[in-house]
Amino acid sequence: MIKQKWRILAGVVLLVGGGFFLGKNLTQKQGTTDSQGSHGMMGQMMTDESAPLQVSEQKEQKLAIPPLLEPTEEEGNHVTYRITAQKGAYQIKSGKKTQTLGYNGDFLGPVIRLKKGQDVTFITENQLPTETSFHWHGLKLASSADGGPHQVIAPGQTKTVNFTVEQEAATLWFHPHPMGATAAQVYQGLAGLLYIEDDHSKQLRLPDEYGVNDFPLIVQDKSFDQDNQLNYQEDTTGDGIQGDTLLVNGTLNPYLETEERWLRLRVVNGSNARNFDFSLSEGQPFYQIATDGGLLNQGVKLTSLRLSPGERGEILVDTQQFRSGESFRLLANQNTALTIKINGQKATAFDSKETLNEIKHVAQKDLQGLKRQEITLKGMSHMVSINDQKFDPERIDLQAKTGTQEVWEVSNVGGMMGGMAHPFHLHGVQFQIISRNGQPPSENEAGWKDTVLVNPEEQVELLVTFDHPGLFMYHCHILEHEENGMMGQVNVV
Ligand SMILES: [Cu+2]
Repeated sequence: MIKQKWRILAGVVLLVGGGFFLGKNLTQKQGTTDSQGSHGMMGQMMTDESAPLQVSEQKEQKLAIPPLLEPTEEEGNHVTYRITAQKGAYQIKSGKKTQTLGYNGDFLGPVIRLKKGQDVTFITENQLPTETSFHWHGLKLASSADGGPHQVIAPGQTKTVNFTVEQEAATLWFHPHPMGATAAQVYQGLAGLLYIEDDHSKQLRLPDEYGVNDFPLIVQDKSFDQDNQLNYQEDTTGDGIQGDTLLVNGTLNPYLETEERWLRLRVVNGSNARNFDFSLSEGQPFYQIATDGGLLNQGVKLTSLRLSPGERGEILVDTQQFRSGESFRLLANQNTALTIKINGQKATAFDSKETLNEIKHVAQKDLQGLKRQEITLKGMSHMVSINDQKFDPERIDLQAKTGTQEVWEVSNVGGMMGGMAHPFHLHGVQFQIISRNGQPPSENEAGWKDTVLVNPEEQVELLVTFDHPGLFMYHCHILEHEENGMMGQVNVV
């Protein structure tokens, strides 16, 4: 109901004309990005156009922790995992179970933990009645293993991919990528996590006990009908589906209980189309320690963190100010995402000054002589385009050379319908943000990235290294924009 009302409201605002600024006053305030000063005012105005989230009346439930996937085979440095996309039914709300999709289970997927240097085989199987693919979001690998729209698997079929883990410790994820069905399949539950570990990250004194002081948090918004079912086709819009109900790891109104002083939360925006501003209920600061592709050089103190669809951020939260029996909340757009209950406290240490990584700062002189590519993001709804074109799987848009670096100038030019922020994702690489509108990125974006939110009227420069050959996708990670053609392909030879 709320959603319908919002749609009518949004329609009226559009009809009135020039409604994008007006609309801000009619929708819920979505938090601030004060800590990310480089996100311009325009961006904030535009990206506040979200459908409201409702407060769950359902009794709180223990946060589901995804299972760690066991390898089916392990020999020396080689591991094999089997991952199956399947239909399921999952108890999300009280009453009827929700018909869902999942990997190796009813809903969402397991966490696959890989080590740097490992030789990995994934046997992927499609037990769905429709085509799907397995895309490893953030993994650096050859395009033949990347699982993009050219690598769909027919129902009942399997596909085996092989690669060596070359990259450093990070929180990555995996999801389907078949043309025309990505958004619906992700919405119904196809999303899992891929952790990379390495010797360096293990030596750091960061919380790393899975499910004890180190938690994955897949944050998503979904809408349910009176029978507790998801109705993707009815609820989606040209600018993507925005559900009215927050879920974390598939749990509605979740809580976790802890005895730990420091909690490491690996936050994944797994929604189709909604930006989330994360904060803590007492306004207390937290430290961001990692971006999409690995640890930052040092923890960055924040009170709010914006993640757009596809982005990840690892944060450390200090519980020291709370006594046993007290609780506080992780908020997403000012709504409760997770209640954290304190149950005693261990005196673990985190030194916010500790050097976590050694990512080289990009200086202008490093860019001399590098090839530049202009990428223009434009439009909204069905009018979206990249470089004024819609995706054509038969057309190669850009060429790059293996082993070279390029500067990608990604501009969001809005277009005649006005503008909205687009999360730009490039497959098979981790890049660095050189600048936003000519200014260096904020400290918490000065790490490895594979997805970057580009606000209206903003130009973001990216330093990209192409290590692997093949045809790679780049696209808007508002999944419905991707489906509407906001995608291109670069051929790395
Ligand atoms: Cu977009």
